[in-house]
Amino acid sequence: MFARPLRFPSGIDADVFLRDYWQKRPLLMRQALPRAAFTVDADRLAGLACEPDIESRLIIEDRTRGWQLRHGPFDVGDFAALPESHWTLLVQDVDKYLDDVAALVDHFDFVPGWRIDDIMISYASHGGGVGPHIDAYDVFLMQAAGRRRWRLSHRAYTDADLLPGLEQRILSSFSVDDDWLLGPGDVLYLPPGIAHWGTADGDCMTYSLGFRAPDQRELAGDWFQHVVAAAGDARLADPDGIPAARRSELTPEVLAQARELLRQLPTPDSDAFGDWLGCYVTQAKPQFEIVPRDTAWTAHDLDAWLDAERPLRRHPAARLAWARHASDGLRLYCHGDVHRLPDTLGDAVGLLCDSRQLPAAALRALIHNTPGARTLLLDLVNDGVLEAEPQD
Ligand SMILES: [Mn+2]
Repeated sequence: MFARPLRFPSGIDADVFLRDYWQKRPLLMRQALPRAAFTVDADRLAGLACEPDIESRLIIEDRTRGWQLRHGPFDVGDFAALPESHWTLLVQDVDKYLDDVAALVDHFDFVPGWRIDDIMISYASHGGGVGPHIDAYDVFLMQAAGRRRWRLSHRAYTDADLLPGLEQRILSSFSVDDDWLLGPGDVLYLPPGIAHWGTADGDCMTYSLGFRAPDQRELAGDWFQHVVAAAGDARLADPDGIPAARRSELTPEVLAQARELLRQLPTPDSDAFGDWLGCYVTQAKPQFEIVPRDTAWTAHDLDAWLDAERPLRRHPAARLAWARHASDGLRLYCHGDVHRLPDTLGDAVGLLCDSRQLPAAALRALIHNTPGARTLLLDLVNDGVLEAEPQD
């Protein structure tokens, strides 16, 4: 709604990016974001890394002891004891804690929203970095302050190329194909699988917008759990009249019966599959569960809020996606839950999934024009997915 798109290099727009670069090849975008978009300084980041609920790491490259990895929370003493150079502090999910960082995601409103994982912020002293490595996910690396040198390698690497005995996956060798120095406002897009190596050139800060994508093993793990949950206690029974002479034989009848019991369970071709996938991809990490409002709103409360020109906003951790099922209508997937909705709510669902901030006027128009929109909004407010912005 308040999209401030990334400034692409000339000749490239969102459609060209998605066609030619997204999930395919790296793209360096000079001056793609205004400096004002980056609001977190080193002290504020260090403060977050001291919070027990926030995931943070310190990576120190020590000339004698090699790579040191430590997990937060940290305290003032930890930071005071750091060497002069060659260390990096990384803090995950900063977008869930700071609204000004969540706002940065709006610059990327052209990539599939349900894939977005988090914004990680790293602060590095001169020479600091996490070593040459490969990620399984897409990432936009946004240079927020200072300069960072990014080296890319287009070679294929295997596990045999990793340094042994480390918790982090760091490549033991690296052949450089691209070598770029990024300054504030520069953005580097990397698809999955590209080896990269960032090192701070002086102290610097980098924001990484990371994506997620389940692999076959993860999909199977969750899907089969779903299948098991749908299973009942119907049991294999022996067919009538087994001859005593064949008592040890696993007969074709038993096999057929076992097959039939399993055939009755959901399959990836069933209608239930789409709903399972929608719930799966919108599930949050366990620390980001959303709790319902303490006191439920009535339709009157909602109308009064909007009539006073007060906006709603999506909970910073909420994950949403929608789908239109050929057989039976519209679905809103919301933080691992499914809402089955009439087709007429298509615009409402699109707006809710695409916007972080929901201005009162847009929501009033939605309620006015679309039967069922008020009830949907009310449900989402009471579930805690939409929040009434605190008034200051
Ligand atoms: Mn990386």
